[in-house]
Amino acid sequence: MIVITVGKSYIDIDGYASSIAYRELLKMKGIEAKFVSNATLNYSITDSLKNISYTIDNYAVNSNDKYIILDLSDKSYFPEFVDENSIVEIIDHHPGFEEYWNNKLGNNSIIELIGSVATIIVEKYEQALLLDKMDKDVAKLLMAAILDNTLNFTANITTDRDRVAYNKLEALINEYDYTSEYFSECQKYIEDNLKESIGNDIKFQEVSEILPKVFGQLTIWNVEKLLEKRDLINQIMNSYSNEWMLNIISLKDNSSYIMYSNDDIKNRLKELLNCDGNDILIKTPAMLRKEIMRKALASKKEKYL
Ligand SMILES: [Mn+2]
Repeated sequence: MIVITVGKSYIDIDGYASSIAYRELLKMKGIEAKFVSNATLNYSITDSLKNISYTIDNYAVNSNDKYIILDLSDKSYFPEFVDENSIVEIIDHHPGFEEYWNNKLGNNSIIELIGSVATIIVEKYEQALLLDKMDKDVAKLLMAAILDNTLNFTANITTDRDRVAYNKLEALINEYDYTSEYFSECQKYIEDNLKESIGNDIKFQEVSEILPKVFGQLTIWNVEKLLEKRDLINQIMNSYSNEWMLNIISLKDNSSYIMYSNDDIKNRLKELLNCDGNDILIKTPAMLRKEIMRKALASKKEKYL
């Protein structure tokens, strides 16, 4: 049996969607395949995507099985049941292990710097001339994967191949409003689990004297609803420290909405990012936390030059 699998601890929508879609493609080609994983599904796999008929298989692996690893090429995250010598293919978009797998698997190692593995799977359907046979639900899974991993095509890693693949899926299922549908459902989860969501993506780091040590980030679709929960957000952030900032990336308008604990931080951020706002700073286009950190480090150097 061919067993498709992903990282051992968490699966995101890219690994999940790609594994299901690749399994279905292999089946269409007459190759028996299973998708096996014991990992926890993260928030990017929304309830409506979990509830379609395609999901993880209940299958006990055995020593005759061959493995395909998706969205991962770092051995230290492979599930324990995978025997490295039984791996027949790897498809990934994280850098670092290209040479190792290329030496071992040749053309069956596809590690490319592209927005999502889902994009490569869409291309595989096309190469097999089976894209029109793709099920609607499978197409939706892959669309969600591309949207999530490219942050609605704003992430640096995004390529034209990701856009082309997404547009083909959109046309295939005639569904042109999926971006807002998918991200709104992700946002709903964040709103309902605000404390956990903030806690899952908070950094405690002394980067420079410009930035507070506690730096949170949330990626959402539309900031409006979240701003209604500002008191709760303040309360959650204050529970970490009295010096903090929170970068809320709103994908719909590609802007960062930055909350802060006091006016000193506000003034330093206004100067650093060249942005303004009354109760909340607004920066367009949006900046990722790592970009804000890089800017703070660079500005510190400038001052001492
Ligand atoms: Mn991925």
